[in-house]
Amino acid sequence: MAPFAARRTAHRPLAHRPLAHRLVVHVGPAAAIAIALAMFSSAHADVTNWIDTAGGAFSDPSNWSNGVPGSGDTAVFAITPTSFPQVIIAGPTTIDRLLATASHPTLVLSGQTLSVLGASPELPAVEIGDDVGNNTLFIRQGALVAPSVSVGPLAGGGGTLYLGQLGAVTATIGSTLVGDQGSGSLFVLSPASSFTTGELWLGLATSGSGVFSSVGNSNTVVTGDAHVGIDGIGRIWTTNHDVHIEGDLYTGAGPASEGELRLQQDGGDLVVDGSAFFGGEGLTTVSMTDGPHLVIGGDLTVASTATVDLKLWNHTVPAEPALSVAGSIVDPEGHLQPRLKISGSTPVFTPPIGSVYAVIASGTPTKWPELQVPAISLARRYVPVETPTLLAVEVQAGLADLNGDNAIDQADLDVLLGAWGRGSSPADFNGDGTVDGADLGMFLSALGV
Ligand SMILES: [Ca+2]
Ligand SMILES: [Ca+2]
Repeated sequence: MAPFAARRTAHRPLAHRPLAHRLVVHVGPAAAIAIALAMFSSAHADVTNWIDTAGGAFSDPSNWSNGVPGSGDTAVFAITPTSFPQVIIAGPTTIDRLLATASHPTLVLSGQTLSVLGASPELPAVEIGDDVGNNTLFIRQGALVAPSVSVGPLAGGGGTLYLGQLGAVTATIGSTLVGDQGSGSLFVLSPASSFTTGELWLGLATSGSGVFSSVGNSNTVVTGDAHVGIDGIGRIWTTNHDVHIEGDLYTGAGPASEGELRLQQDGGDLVVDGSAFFGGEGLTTVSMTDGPHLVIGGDLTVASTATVDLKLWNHTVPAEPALSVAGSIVDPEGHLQPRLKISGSTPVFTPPIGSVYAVIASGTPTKWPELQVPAISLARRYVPVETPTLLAVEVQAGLADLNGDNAIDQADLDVLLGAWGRGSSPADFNGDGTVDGADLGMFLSALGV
C-alpha cells in the first residue's frame, strides 16, 4: 500500500517540470468511512462515536456509541453539541484514528499523551473536517503523537485544528496536510506549545486552501520540506513566533496556486535551512510587517511571480535584512518583486531621514531585483542602495529639500521665501505657476514630518 506520504506531491522545484504524483485517491466523506468501517469492522477495529453532548471522561464507555476506543479503533467526534463540551483524557491513551466532523469538541489531555497510531498508511491518522461546513477540534494540555494529520480533507467543507488554546500542547506529527481538497486551518496557539512535523503541505488540490498559523513564542519545526500552495492556496502565518523549516521551502507550485508567507513582528521569523523555490507556475507573496525576517540557508530560486513586501507600520526597523539568502538568488527572468511599503494608521509612520532599511541580502547575488519604493513626496524620497551583498533603501529628504543638503529646515524656507512670487521655481510645489502661500503651506506640512 502506498504510504500516506505518497499521496503528496513529490514536488518539483522548477516550473517546467510536470507536477509529480499527486493525490488521486480521494478520502471519502468521513461519515461514509465511519459507516463503512462500522459495517465491516472486527472486534479489533471498531469505530466508536462520542455521544455525550455535555462532555465527560474519555474512558467512560457510556460516552461512546461502541465502547471506549482502543489502539485498534477509530474515535469519531461527529455530534454537534449545544455548547463547548470537554472530553477529558486522564491517562495515556492510544487509538488508531481520530476523526472530527463536528464543531467545538475539546480534547483536554490533562498532561497525558494521546497517541494516534494510524495503522492504515493510506488514511490520515487524525482527520479534521468533512465535506459540509467547517469542523473544529481543540486539543489542549498535553501531548499529541500521530504519523499524519489532515485538516480540511474534502471539497465543499473544511476543518480547523487548534493546538494549545488554554493549555500548551506538544504535537509530534509525521506529515501534516492542511487544505487537501477543502479549506483547512491549523493554529498553534500557546506560547508554551511546540509543533514538530516531518513534512508540511498546505493547499494541495485546486479546491484546497490551507493555513498554518503560529501565534506566540512556541517552538515550531518542520523537519522535512514545506510545500505552501501546491495546486491550491497555502499560507504560513507567523505572529511573533518563529517557524523553522529544516528542509526546503516550495511556494506557489501549480499554475493556479498561491503560496503566502505572512510574517508579523520581530520574532515572527521564518527560517529555512535548505533552499527556497518561489514557483512553480503560481504566485508567491511574502509580506513582512514590522521586523520579522525570512532567512534562507541555501539558494532562492524564483520561477514565477513573487512579491516580497516589506511593510513598516509601527516604527520598527528591521535590524537585519528582511530577506537574507546565504546562497544565490536565482531569478533569471526577473520575477522577484521586492516592495517597500510605508503605512500605518495613526500616526502614519514616517521614517527618519537617513534611515536605511535592509531589504535583501545574498551571499552571491546573480542580479538584484528591481525594488519598488514609495513615490517621492515633499518630505521623503526612498532611494535604492545596492552593494555587492545588500539591496537596501535609504530614506532621504524629499522635494522640500530645496538646497539639497538632505534636511528640511529653515535654510529651505529661506529658499522658498526668496522665490516668492516667481513663476518657475522648485518651490512651486503645486505647479500652479506661482510660489505663494499654497506652496508655503505644503512646505510647512513637510517640515512637520
Ligand atoms: Ca535642505
Ligand atoms: Ca504654487
